[in-house]
Amino acid sequence: MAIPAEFLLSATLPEHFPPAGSPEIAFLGRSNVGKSTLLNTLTGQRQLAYSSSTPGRTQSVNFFRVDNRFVFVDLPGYGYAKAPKTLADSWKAVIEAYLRDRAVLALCVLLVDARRAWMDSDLHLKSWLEHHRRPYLVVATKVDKLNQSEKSASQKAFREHYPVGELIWFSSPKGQGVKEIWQAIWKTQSR
Ligand SMILES: Nc1nc2c(ncn2[C@@H]2O[C@H](COP(=O)(O)OP(=O)(O)OP(=O)(O)O)[C@@H](O)[C@H]2O)c(=O)[nH]1
Ligand SMILES: [Mg+2]
Repeated sequence: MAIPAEFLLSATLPEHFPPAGSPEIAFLGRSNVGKSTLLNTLTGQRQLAYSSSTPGRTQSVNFFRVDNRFVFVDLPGYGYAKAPKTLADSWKAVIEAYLRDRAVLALCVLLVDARRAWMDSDLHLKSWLEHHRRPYLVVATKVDKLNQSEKSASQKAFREHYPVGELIWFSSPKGQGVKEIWQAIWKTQSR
């Protein structure tokens, strides 16, 4: 079922962020992990956010109004080796400005590729969120690419650095995890 959603704006500088209004849900993770795809899957709108097999597709902070209740924020991926250093630094600055200062930010959804589990850049971001006391949950993506024993190994690897927090297994082609992620989003409104 599709949920009403529309693109609001795309910002490369904090000055261009929209005025703070509805609670915001931010999608974070390495380049190519599946952030834009997750946004499309959650809304049931395949073309809402631009997804691509080329890493580094989303290069600005994209705001979407969802269900007239939330704003979803698709952040540029980090850890994209081919990005020029100056560009990578400016992305980092804009992401950090958003995460540090945005008062309406209700939840960060940290996406990690289930096949690799934590990489240094993910752990760095996770510590940063904890330090800044930003509520977050972890979504393991592309689970459809794992067999059962690989999934067990992946789960163990996730739990080594994230023993008790919410961990949701997600597969876009199978629609797995969609309900759980929406539940976590709605829960932010009952706190
Ligand atoms: N098999 C499978 N492929 C997926 C899944 N989620 C995303 N993909 C694929 O992974 C690739 C990258 O997806 P995107 O959603 O564009 O990734 P992103 O995190 O937005 O990437 P950047 O914008 O570069 O940061 C695309 O080819 C998607 O089709 C999934 O759950 N399963
Ligand atoms: Mg993207």
